[in-house]
Amino acid sequence: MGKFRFSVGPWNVHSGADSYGPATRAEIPTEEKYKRFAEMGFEAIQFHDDDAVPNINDYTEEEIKEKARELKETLDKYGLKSEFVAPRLWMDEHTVDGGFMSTSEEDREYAMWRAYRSIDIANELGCDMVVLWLAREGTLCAESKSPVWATKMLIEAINKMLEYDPKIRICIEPKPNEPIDRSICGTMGHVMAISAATIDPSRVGGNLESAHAILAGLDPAHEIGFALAMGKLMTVHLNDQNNIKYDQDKSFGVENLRSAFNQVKVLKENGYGDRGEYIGLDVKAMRTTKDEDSYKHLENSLNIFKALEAKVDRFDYDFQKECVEKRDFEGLEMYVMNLLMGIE
Ligand code: XLS
Ligand code: MG
Repeated sequence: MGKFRFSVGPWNVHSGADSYGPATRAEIPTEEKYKRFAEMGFEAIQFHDDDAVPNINDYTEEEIKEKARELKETLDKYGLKSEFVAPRLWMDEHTVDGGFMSTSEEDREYAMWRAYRSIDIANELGCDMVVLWLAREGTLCAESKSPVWATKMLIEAINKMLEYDPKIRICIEPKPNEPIDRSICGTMGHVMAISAATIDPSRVGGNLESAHAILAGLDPAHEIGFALAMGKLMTVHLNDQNNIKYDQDKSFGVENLRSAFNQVKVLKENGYGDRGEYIGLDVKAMRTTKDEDSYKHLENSLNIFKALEAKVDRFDYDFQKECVEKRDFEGLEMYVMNLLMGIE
């Protein structure tokens, strides 16, 4: 127990603004967040390209690398590593209608510029992974874009990234919808198909976010299992979600405890982490949270993960085998319930 290493992004501590209302908490300076993350036991930070280099559009390629080197010094100070860099394409005026699949050639070129800069930043920060959360890649109006063309555009963009840097790994974080209506890459199955269609499938894998799987009507534990079976689970974004509605990024396990247990179980049974993978927690505080509790959702998620890991360690595989042989799934299910409820 306790071998897992955890990572987090600066966006996971935020001021509470949403689409319907303004901030409810003060902004916390990013360096303060890094310091606190390190104190909490996180070992690596996840970045959007413009978390690493704010106002990225204002700088030359060399200046961007220089800024990334400065960030690396700050992280070194707190003993933190970088896990990945993700181009934040959904925020920019150049990517209103998507980036890699925009119907505007100029916007597609801009999206590639951001992807290349993300690779440069990753190299400076000493990590080898770019995450693609394809927020606006898909359609709002179904007839506005051919899904065939859009899928091919994504494969082409990933191939260009693979060619730009022979070591970089591309990790797609699937999500079926929101903010787009119909996304192009909605589940781990889509990610695996895209991977297989690229020029180097060994460098293209997935980041399973629990909430995104739930939004697709799937069990995150099975999505994790599917990607693990393919040898392509590059990272995870563990969190939780109350059913199929807006993306909630709730603390890990607070809505679907049994599935959270099974996510930890499948990761543990399959040696996740042995190749340097991190447990990423992509959780957000509820809007009503007060300033002094700005990190509570992260503490809770860490504690819930560790408590579930202890439950996995106690899981009675002999009893499980017995139940399966007798086809006593009611017995097995009750055993799991008792384990989770602390009745043993
Ligand atoms: C949003 C995504 C985002 C990515 C990183 O839903 O989860 O946080 O993980 O770009
Ligand atoms: Mg995420």
